[in-house]
Amino acid sequence: MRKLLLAIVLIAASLYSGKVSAQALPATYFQQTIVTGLAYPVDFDWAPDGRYFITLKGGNATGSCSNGKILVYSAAGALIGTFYDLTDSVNCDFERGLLGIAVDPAFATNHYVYVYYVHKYGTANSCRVLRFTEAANVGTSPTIICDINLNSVSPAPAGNHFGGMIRFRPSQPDKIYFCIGDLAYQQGNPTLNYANKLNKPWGKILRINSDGTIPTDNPFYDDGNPATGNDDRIWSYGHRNGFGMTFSPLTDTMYYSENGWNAYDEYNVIHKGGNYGWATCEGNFVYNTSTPCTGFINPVATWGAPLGGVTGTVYYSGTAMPEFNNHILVADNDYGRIYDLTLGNAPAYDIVTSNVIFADIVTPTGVGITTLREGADGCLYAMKGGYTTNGQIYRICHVGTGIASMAGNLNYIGQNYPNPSTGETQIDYSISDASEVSIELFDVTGRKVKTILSGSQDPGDHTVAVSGLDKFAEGSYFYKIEVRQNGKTAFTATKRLMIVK
Ligand SMILES: [Ca+2]
Ligand SMILES: [Ca+2]
Repeated sequence: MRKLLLAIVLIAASLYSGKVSAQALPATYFQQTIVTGLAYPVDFDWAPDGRYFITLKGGNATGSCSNGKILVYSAAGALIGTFYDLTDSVNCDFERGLLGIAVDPAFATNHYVYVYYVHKYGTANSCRVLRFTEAANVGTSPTIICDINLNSVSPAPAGNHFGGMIRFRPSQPDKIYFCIGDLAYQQGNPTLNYANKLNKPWGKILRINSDGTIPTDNPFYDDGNPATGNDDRIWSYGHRNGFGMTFSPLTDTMYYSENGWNAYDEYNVIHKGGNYGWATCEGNFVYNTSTPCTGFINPVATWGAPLGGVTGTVYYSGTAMPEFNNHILVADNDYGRIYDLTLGNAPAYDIVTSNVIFADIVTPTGVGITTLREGADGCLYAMKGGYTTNGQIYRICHVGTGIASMAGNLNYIGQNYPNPSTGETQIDYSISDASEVSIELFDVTGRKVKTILSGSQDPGDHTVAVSGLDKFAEGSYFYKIEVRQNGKTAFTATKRLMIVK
């Protein structure tokens, strides 16, 4: 299967040039690279004006943490600068580092940006939520919202299973949810592993107020002191480790992707106070057996070995790609795939009725996707991140939506629609600058059979209607765009068009 997909990518790449490339996406979607050249990125979020705030993990397992920064990029994908530099106090060993980021829902008035990271300075070690106040693209007034001491953990934890996602719940704009893994301590051993211990924050999803106080309606709230009795911050437990969290803004249902050890990755619907089974169960089975798991909340979807390492996830609620309404999209870190999960049981949408691969957008195997988000334009945004020095953010959208590009200054031509065509079709394209544009149609022998358009064009998004195709023979044709700017060819691309009778 991998070889087949690679072959498809190579064929697609040979047909394209310019800034936009199609990879192993269904033909009715396109993919643009918006941001590139990111060193060990993990997560991103947007300001309401479209600026990107991006966390860089810091480095890899053995290196220094010299990339432990938050960067800010323009909506068009241009680096503005460093929002905040945490290189002197981030621990980026293995899966630790500067991980999740969330922009406050009231950013327009308070300018707050939050990150979750593993802090190390001198002898201090902790998991932290830090809040910045954005001022002219710079993070100011760093304020510790939550600090969970790692020095008191004995034995000292391994470098992995620190979770990392931090998100706001749309229905609760003053509440922060974030996850911490089980510190990889005594995996598969429910007696010693932390995930089922209500007096430990490890292996949990935690919920705090955005000012750092603890909500009194948390399910295990007792005395307000996480160090005595229950850890009052716990929202759900029995989690191994996760990198993805999303909420339906329509139904308020919460979803969480979770990494298994060696048999099953999981997708979970998160209920207040729920126990998700680790370290007794992995997937739907008692760990390392074929015995069905009972007494816990089982996953709504699983992936078997070899595990992809599911990561970023989004509940799709936009209008640009209605085919994903009441669907969940989930990325993985090992294969670069995006899975499409159809939800059922309206109105809660808390079961999964099908789970298929929507796309495989990152090759080769070994570098994958860390974050998926839905943009304000309804397109999907996927971050190629983690252990790479050339992390990227892609925009994926449906052709034929009339939004061939955003203000990304990109040259692009979409797949014609409808395709196949009987007599008439349309083609979306966008131009970065004032250009001379031609789109011509060729038959399979390379003979030009039609000039679709030729002339000066303003920058922006365009759609051209093509008629008269019914006079051509049935079969494959190719249309080619050439964009000339300042007397030079700035962009060419060729796509196939099918004519049927
Ligand atoms: Ca307590
Ligand atoms: Ca589970």
